[in-house]
Amino acid sequence: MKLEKITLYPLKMPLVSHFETSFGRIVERECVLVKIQSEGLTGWGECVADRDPGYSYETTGTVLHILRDFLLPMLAGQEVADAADFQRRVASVRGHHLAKAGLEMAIWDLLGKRQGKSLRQLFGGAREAVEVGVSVGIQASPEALVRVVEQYIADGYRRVKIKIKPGRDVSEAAAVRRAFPAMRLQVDANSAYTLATASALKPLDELNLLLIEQPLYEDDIWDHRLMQREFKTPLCLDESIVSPRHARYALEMEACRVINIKPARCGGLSQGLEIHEMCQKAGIPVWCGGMLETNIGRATNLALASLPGFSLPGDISASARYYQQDVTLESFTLNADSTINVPTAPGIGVTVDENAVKKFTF
Ligand code: OSB
Ligand code: MG
Repeated sequence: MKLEKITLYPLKMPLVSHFETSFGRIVERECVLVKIQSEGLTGWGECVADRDPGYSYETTGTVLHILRDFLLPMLAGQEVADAADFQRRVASVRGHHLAKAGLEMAIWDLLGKRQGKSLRQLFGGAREAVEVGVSVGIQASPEALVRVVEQYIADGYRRVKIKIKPGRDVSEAAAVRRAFPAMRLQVDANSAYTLATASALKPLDELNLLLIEQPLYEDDIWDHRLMQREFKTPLCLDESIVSPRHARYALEMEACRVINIKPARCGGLSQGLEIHEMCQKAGIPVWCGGMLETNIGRATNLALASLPGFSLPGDISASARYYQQDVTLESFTLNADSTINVPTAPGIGVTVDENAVKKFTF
């Protein structure tokens, strides 16, 4: 299909409530939407870099630079067959996976719309609804955290992840565990510890957590192996897994027992699909991470999480948990069994509200 016109929309969207992690506090979430017009159809994608290089070295600024100055000139006006063809064409650009992934997402949307198939159908996903949880930011105190978690449980979430950082870890996790003894609970450190400081996390081993996510540096798969040997609780890698190759390294090194698949971090949905397949063969459970996406990215995460290897609940919460107003006509709601329905319409399966896109473009 010929990619006739590619348009970029840098957005700034106010969150319903701020989100604090070990790398900082997000009040307004930035992202860059990609619109591709091709043979009478329109495809949409989302680049999930933020204003600051906290989670990743990529930012709104680098995404716009890499797209405008390198990726778009390679693709605009070209015939692109599918995601694999896209990946071959952009292989000469090192890194910048969040920028590439937004473009690949828009290509998947076009592929689905051309064939009249949803992304779930294109991926071969089995489930019509996927189990989800909620990711809760760092709060003012363990007591305040327990109250926020209580509210999410009242909303219907059956799995909770709490963000931790040095000094704000064991007491918070223990308080939540004491308040909710049987709840599925996990923690995420976003690379805030070293092998030496991670010994402070040892008491977490007694809290019956589902997993400990990304305690150590993002480029340090080896030290995660050394840490995993000391912990009963499964370690889960997020930031460290930037490609299917890195997933293989982590599995071969036994650096983790679970992988968080965020397709954007790995350069696109096609890369997420590859990691899912690899982990399924290896018997390693995976789950779908989130990046505070708009409903565009959320729709594609749901399609991916419908695949059988996604055996743990994803960080894919209802639309209302993120933004007062989103950029699609549809919104996602939580079912009574802590699941969200996977879109069924062709492509990404949601309709972009171009007025809302204009409103949030800066
Ligand atoms: O590490 O999983 C993370 C949000 C932004 C950046 C990194 C992370 C997160 C989340 C939010 O945990 C998950 C969501 O989108 O609900
Ligand atoms: Mg994470």
